[in-house]
Amino acid sequence: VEASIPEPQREAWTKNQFDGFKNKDEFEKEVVRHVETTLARSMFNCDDVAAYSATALAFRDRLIKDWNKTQQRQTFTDSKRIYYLSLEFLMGRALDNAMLNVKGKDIAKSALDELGFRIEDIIGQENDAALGNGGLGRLAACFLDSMASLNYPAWGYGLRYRYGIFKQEIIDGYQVEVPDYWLDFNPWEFPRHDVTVDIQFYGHVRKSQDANGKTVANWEGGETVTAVAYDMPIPGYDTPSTNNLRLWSSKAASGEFDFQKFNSGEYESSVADQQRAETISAVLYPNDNLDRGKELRLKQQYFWVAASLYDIVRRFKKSKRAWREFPDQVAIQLNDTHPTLAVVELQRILIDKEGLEWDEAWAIVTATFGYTNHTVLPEALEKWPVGLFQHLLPRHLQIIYDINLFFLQSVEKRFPDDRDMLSRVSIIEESQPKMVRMAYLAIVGSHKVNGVAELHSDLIQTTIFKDFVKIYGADKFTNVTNGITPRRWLHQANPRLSELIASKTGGYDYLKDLTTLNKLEQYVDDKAFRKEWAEIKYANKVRLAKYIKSTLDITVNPAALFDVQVKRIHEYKRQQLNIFGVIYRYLQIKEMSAEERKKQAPRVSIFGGKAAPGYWMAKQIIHLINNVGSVVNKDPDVGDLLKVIFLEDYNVSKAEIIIPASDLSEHISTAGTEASGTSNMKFVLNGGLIIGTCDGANIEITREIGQENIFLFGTLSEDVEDLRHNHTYGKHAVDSGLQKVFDAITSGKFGDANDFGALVSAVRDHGDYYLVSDDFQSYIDTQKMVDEEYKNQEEWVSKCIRSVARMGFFSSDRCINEYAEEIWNIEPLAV
Ligand code: 475
Repeated sequence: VEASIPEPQREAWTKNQFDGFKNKDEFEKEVVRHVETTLARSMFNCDDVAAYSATALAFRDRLIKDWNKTQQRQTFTDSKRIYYLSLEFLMGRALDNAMLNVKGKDIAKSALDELGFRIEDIIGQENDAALGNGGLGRLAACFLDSMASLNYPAWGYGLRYRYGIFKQEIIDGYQVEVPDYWLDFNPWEFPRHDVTVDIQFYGHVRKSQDANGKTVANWEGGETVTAVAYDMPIPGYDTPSTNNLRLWSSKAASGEFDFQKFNSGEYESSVADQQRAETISAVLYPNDNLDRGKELRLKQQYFWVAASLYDIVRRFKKSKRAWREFPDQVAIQLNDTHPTLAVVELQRILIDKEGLEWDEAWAIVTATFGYTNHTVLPEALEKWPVGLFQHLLPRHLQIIYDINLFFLQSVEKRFPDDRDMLSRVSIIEESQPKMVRMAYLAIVGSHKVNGVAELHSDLIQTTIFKDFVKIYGADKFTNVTNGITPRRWLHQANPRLSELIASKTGGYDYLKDLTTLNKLEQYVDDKAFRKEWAEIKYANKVRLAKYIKSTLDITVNPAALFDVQVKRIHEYKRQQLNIFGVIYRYLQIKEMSAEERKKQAPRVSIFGGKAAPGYWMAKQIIHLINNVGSVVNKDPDVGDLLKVIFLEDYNVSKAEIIIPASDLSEHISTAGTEASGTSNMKFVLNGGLIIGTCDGANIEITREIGQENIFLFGTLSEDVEDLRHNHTYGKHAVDSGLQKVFDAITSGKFGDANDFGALVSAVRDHGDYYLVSDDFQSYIDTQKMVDEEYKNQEEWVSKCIRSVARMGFFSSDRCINEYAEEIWNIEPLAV
């Protein structure tokens, strides 16, 4: 390719290449240039926002050089790429991450200092890229970091929402949602106005004969919307590899049609068309672990999937390879069922557009896709009414029917006497109305299906997907336990701890091989080391205490035990169990004598998390937490012994402050409901202990760090069903300790009792589906053990150090390597 450029031109290009900055002076020059030209400002009106913008632009320039090289190299070597399709990428802030990954933070710090700015203030100017709800979206972001850091040729594909997850305000104890208009100024994206794809909806299917007399389906008519690509560079840590995250934005197709309308005076309807088109990528659905089946959501899914596949196929066709080689060049991972239409779309492209036979096409499709399941909650499993499909995507419905027909024929052959099996595994649920079961479609269309922690992978194979294990054999199903990137979740969030670890493990190489942390174990008995360790934790707690003071005007004692539960609010995650436990503690303190109170270990109970706007029960939980806080925090009998804090608007950048400051974090879902959890890993990696149930990745964390270093309690997953069964048949008395809590709530101690009636009766009268009462006693007992153990600080710190030393397994690098080997069959590309 290079040879096609004549020598003199090539020379002109090469000698003028932008080299990025190599030292402080060059960086300063870049910043000043961006302030003065790109932003049209000067030293006289350069505020923190402008300084942030210029700094970000300087780093962006730097990233895009490496990005270009990485992409060129991937194209020249014609290497296999992995495409990660996710409706959510919860990236958080990019500047600090970019500075650390390219090892430019020290330069930036001293340059900004000279220019009159503090780097922390500058970093704090950036809006979070909050294009996700919770665990699933943040996992996608950690995966992008690991794929780039490990030099895998990888692209992420998603939607460029104009509004990410809403901002949460707490007003009078209630959650209020405020739109998140984050794009106001986003220096990290490159609009590619030349990379567009026209996407079709609605219309009808016409069959015709081609030249050879073969019947072909043509999908015609309907609405067309244009997808425009926006690229974000994803830098790897300590490597030039810079991958791409491509997000699609929707706009009205600029056809003759609009133009005519506009000219003929139909101004209003032309504007309406525009708005309808832009609506597709306007907003992220704010539900975590819940499917609401809205038509616009299905439109988002198809819009994103069709644009991404068009892009992927276009790239493949440039290589001029035969179609059967497609899976040697392309691996596509489905992040939950949200992108499952990609299976159908690729089959459609191959048979309707490229003229392949069904079987040949289907073999390519199934060799290409892998499907990751993230939840077993029935209310989260996607199903779409057949009628909606018929209307929106008529050709896709036909193809789904054919996929189902061939699938059921093969099942019937293997299990001729099992009629029940056919209706159980059918992709079409014969309900009223009929529904398309997306998880089943994803399984049938993929060569591998994985869960995200061992227990979860076992559960999907023995419960919701049991029949499919019989049909396909156990080899199609696998586990890949989740992981987190140590770059953001230790090095960036907890720089002092990272530095201390580096000083003992032989430098920052541990960030590339997290198992190196095991070297810390030899320092567990080193008093000086323990002291430094404890000082860092204390400093992190002071920082959080200041944050609490500045946002809520509540003073908390940094020497108290910080007990943290931050995650989306959901009944299955059981924040209600936590707050009931807090109330129980409060009632006990109230009953104590002054002498007894002196022996108590002081605690700060910290909550944070958003409730889906339509999830009334979750909003009641937030309300109760806030009301308990306002009673407890000003009760003079309690003083420092207990404070209850609800931190507003929990997000990625706040997690980076909260997690390093935790002594104890809560991961207390009803056993069998939390697929993995990933914040559990973050908390332990930052030197905090865990109280948790035997659920998700808690089990594997216990295996790695040792059961003496974790506070486990509660019902085991294999016993959950029996207990629930008993509840429904009446054998169910509320735990006596919990009853006291309920009495306090219903007496109006925490505000109008009616407000919390539903929370109480969910447990007392409606079957206690999440086993709050069953687990209450063992939760309280275990919290008592925590109090006791926290009094012995030397031992506590030793446990923290040992745990961190044993956390190497939970790096998302390990996780990505497993995907690469077991599912994607892809190699890193040497740099
Ligand atoms: C699990 N989100 C965590 C994490 O694997 C796990 C579902 C439907 C619609 C919208 N959002 C969703 C999820 O299912 C989700 O976030 N699942 C989470 O995935 C990563 O660690 O246990 O709850």
